[in-house]
Amino acid sequence: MKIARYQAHDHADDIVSALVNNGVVVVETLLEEAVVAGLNTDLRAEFDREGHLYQNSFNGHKTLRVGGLAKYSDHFATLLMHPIVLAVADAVLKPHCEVYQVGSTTAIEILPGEAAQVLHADDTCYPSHLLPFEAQISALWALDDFTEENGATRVVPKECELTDPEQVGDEHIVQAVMPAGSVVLYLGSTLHGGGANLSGGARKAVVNTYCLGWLRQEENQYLTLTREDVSAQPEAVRRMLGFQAHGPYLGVWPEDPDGLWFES
Ligand SMILES: O=C(O)CCC(=O)C(=O)O
Repeated sequence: MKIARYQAHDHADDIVSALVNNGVVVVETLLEEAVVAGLNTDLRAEFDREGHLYQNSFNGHKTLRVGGLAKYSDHFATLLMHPIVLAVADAVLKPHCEVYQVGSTTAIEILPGEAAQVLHADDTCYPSHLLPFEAQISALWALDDFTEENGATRVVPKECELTDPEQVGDEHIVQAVMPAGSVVLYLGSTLHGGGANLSGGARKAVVNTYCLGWLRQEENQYLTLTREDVSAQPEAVRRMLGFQAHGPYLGVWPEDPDGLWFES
């Protein structure tokens, strides 16, 4: 079993087909080295300051996490709005909503000695069994080379036809081994989890999820970001962060029914 792999120059339709058919796809080396280096620099202080606050049995006790990424790095928007990710979101989510939006924005540093994370589907934050279509996608960007030893994300491709993590054996799991700057894209229903870090170094990533615009966001952007944080973003980024209405009636703000809440 393998994860289909593509390059930046490949056609977005092929990437979308691979994702829809098998629940996961890797696109290699999409980010310039300067963007990866910039994110690693910008996020370092936050990993060290607040990374431990997210530690628990699900996230791991040797893993650092940072949320609300829009406020920590100017490079974040490059990942959030990457055309290949948006092409995938257009294909998977847009048929089921007026606009899609970010679900969560998280940086993850898996430290040496961390065990493999429990396999899970990200869309379990919704009653997704009620929906006959995908409610979200995830784009997990490698900020270090991802190897089998340092905890490359473990994924259960759809060809296994397994939805219950209890039924998954090692033979069903593939790891998203990829160079820094690459992205692994997976559906909200795809079983996956962080890998065990058996190496001597850290494995860092940024994972952004995108959900249907009529769903509540997993990470509460309205409380995570200040008005100033939001105002500092370009309009397209503000909207993707959820500062927009969904159609004419959902999420409206009386003074600004078009959702340009922080324009002035
Ligand atoms: O770090 C990873 O590779 C995956 C993390 C993940 O799936 C999660 O925390 O939901």
